[in-house]
Amino acid sequence: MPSKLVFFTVIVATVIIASIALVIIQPLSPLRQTTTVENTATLTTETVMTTGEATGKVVTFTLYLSDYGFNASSGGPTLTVRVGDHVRITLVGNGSGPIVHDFTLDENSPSPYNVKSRRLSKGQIDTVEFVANYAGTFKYYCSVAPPYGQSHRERGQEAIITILER
Ligand SMILES: [Cu+2]
Repeated sequence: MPSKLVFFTVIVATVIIASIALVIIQPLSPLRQTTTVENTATLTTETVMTTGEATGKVVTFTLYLSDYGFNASSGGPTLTVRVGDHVRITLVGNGSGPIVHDFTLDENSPSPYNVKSRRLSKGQIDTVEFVANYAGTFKYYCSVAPPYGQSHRERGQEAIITILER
């Protein structure tokens, strides 16, 4: 009989210990989730640090100002940067004969920017630099327009610059 009592006591004790263990472990799960959240926060901090490094990053492009496109006979490449980037665009005149071209990103794009290069004939080089302070998708274009006929933009000398949010 005493051995049965001991056995019963052991069973009851095991159940009690298991219950206590469950009560203790159960709150541990949210604790582990909290740890995960902390990890996420750490990752976010790293992202912010990366952002901090990227802000002020110089992003360079080279565009050939051709008749009547950028690096092309029409249109041009889509330039993609991020808010805060320093954008540096080297422009190389590549027009035929006396035809000059420029790079313009201004209120007529339309855009909040006011960036304009010199008008370049073949072989001339200019560089425009600006900080991409405003996010959005805008058109850059050539502002040259002869007194008669279509403007260069109307001939297709425009393309897209996308400034992505951080
Ligand atoms: Cu042009």
